[in-house]
Amino acid sequence: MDQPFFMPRPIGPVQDPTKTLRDLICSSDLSFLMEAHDGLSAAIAKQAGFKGLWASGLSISSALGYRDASEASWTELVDVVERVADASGLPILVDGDSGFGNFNNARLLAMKLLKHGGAGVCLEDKGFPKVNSFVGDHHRLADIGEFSGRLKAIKDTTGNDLVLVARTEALIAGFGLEEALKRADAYADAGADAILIHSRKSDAGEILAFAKQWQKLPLVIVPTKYYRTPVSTYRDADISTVIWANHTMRAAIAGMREVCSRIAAEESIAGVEAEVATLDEVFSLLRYDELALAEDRYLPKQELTGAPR
Ligand code: SPV
Ligand code: MG
Repeated sequence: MDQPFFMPRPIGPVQDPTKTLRDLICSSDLSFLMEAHDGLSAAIAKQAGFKGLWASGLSISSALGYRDASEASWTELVDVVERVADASGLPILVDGDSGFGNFNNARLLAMKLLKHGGAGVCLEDKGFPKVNSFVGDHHRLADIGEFSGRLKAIKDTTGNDLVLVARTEALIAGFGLEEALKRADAYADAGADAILIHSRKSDAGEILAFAKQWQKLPLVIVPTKYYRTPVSTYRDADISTVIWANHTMRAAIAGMREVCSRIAAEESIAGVEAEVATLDEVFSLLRYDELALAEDRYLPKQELTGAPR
């Protein structure tokens, strides 16, 4: 039977999100993943033309009013990922933090993410609870063997149905290039499909030094702090994927703060009307038009009340 086009469904459905994400991460072209932290930000990123999303732990925590310190539960994360998937239809690489515990928690998380719309999961080599990489100076790394066990457990559970990105925090924790390479090597052996190398420096020096020596798997980066580096540098360095990790969340903060303070000061919403999205934009982003089509199909004609549309 034909799928009725007005049924609730993802925008621009992706037939195989995992394959699409794998292709994005493994392609020789530089790919971009845009942060999303709820259905609305996901729909907006989709509308802007992004082909894949990063379900950011920092942004999701912030939107829920938590700190990015393992305060949001894994079930809350799964719920958000489902909304992001439904609202966008895009493949999603989910920030799985450190996996919410040991190998058992990590594989449970991965299995649930797969069931609820995740196309990939990224696990970082820290313990539980973790804290955001840009907060404080003491980031303790997990034991390499124990973390590799978490990766293996995910791979054994989800196989190739979920893209597995292993993230090393070696540079964040103040260890050098050698430690980062050693860890990436072990994580490749444990079954990772790609390596995310993270840095908190304001220039891309250490990332580029890593990229020069790393050939085994596609490389993913998050240039939040070294944002001045042009993307051509990443192309030249054969980096595979750039994650713009938190900009819809930070744009929302800036926009909401501006509007709230103006409304409070002006005791009126008239001044901000031209600055905020129209209601029609809201309705179109979330496909309200499909409701009317569904009504025509499913409601008996005598149930339709009110003035004709
Ligand atoms: C996130 O977006 O939650 C990340 C990237 O993990 S960072 O905040 O840079 O650690
Ligand atoms: Mg994170």
